[in-house]
Amino acid sequence: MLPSNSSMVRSAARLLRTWRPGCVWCPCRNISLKPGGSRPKTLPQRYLGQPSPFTHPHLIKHGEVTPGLTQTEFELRRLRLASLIEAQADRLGPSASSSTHVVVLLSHPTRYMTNDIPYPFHQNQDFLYLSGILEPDSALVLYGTGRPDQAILFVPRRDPSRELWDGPRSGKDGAAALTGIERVHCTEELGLVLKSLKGTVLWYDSSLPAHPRLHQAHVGPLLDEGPMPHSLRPLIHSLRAVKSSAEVALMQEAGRISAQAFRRTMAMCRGDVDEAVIFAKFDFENRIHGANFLAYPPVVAGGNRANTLHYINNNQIIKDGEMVLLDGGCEYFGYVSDITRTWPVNGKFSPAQAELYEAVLEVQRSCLSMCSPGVSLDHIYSSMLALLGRQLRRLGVVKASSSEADVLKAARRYCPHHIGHYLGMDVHDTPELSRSQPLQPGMAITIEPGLYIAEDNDQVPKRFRGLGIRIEDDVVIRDEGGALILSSDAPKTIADVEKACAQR
Ligand SMILES: [Mn+2]
Repeated sequence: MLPSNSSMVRSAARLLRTWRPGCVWCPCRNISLKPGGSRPKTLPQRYLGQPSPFTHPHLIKHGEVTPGLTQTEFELRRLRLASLIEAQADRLGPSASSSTHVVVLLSHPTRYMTNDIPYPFHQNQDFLYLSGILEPDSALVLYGTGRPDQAILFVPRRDPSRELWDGPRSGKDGAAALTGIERVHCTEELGLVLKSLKGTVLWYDSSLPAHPRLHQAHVGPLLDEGPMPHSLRPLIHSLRAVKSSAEVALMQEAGRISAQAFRRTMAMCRGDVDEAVIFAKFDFENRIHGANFLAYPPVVAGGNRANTLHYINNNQIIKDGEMVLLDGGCEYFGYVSDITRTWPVNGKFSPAQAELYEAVLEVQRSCLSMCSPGVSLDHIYSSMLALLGRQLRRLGVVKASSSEADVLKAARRYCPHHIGHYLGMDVHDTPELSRSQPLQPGMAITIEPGLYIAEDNDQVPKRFRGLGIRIEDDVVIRDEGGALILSSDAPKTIADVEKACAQR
């Protein structure tokens, strides 16, 4: 689809004539993909479409694209993806390794709450992971013969009439200087550049495109002509699953901020308390200590509502004597935490609450001790079921005479969710990755066993009815020294929780 405006058509036609893969029509002259290679111009001394070392020196250092992540790190990610594709190309047949491979990634669009009112913008994480660009309506293309290791970035054209309303845009020069990607075009040129790369092997996620409008206008025509593109998401997710030390540092900060928020939220609790107040306090404590925002709508569930796993109404009064289950986490420059604690709002566990809590805690500790390379999430999950079953039998929730199969069935009933999930840029990170895969050093996961006993369940001892408990920590797998627990500052033992509640 050609741009409608005639001067745009002219410039696009010129672009088509002059631009070829591997040719250096536009800003790039000598492409160096080696870290430390030649870098484009210095940062424009103005506001960009995202924090820059010039405008936000308190957030981001020179050489970084987003806080904590350098140009070199983003470049290495793109090179790793190129290597994965190169390895796959070998398997696609002899011609594939001599073909031009083209990778297309789209940003998210701005989404609107109503009319002209946008939701806070949230970037497509796969696109962000490879580009560092935080603006909507952008794209990244990687290409190369056998190995797509050359990058072209597409960002929205600078437009004073739009920038008056939406704020500054990075523009081509700003995006080039910030990311270190030397070839930068305006987004409207995406289709034309792609067209010029015809007859290639395409890597693109065409189902559920990240940006429906860009997909339709620029990538669609390519898809109509060529064979089915190869899916990109599993490759990017396999890269995203293993965190670098800079990513772990960001996740550590996200974990530390949210853990402190738990501590301070516990300290303000008393019976009776509105779930909305606990929500507001938790949100406040995360943001005031440096989080960008909460990573997801938190579950603030008092009493029996803890048995509704995705309860997010957060609008009831928690009575004195009841517990609250708070499942919350924050986003810190693209990386998230996801922590759950359950505590009595009056600051003192009742004997029944303590009994059930200790049972979950013991299982959680055992599962945490299993977090090491080679073990899978699925394996920890089956151990959790066995351990929970043993606890349920001990507590008299299942009969001592029950068969092993019945005990496991009860464990599944009273904990209907998995032991955890991968964690990173997303709360439920890298969903393309199977949970049966052995964990590797650098992978981050959650460990979150729970027991949920509905108040109307008359098959269990009365004292446990209406209690729902989950304890969730964030963990990074390490080669040695045991797993790194990112959420360890959040009070967890009964003694620590009661102490935190007493800090009024
Ligand atoms: Mn979780």
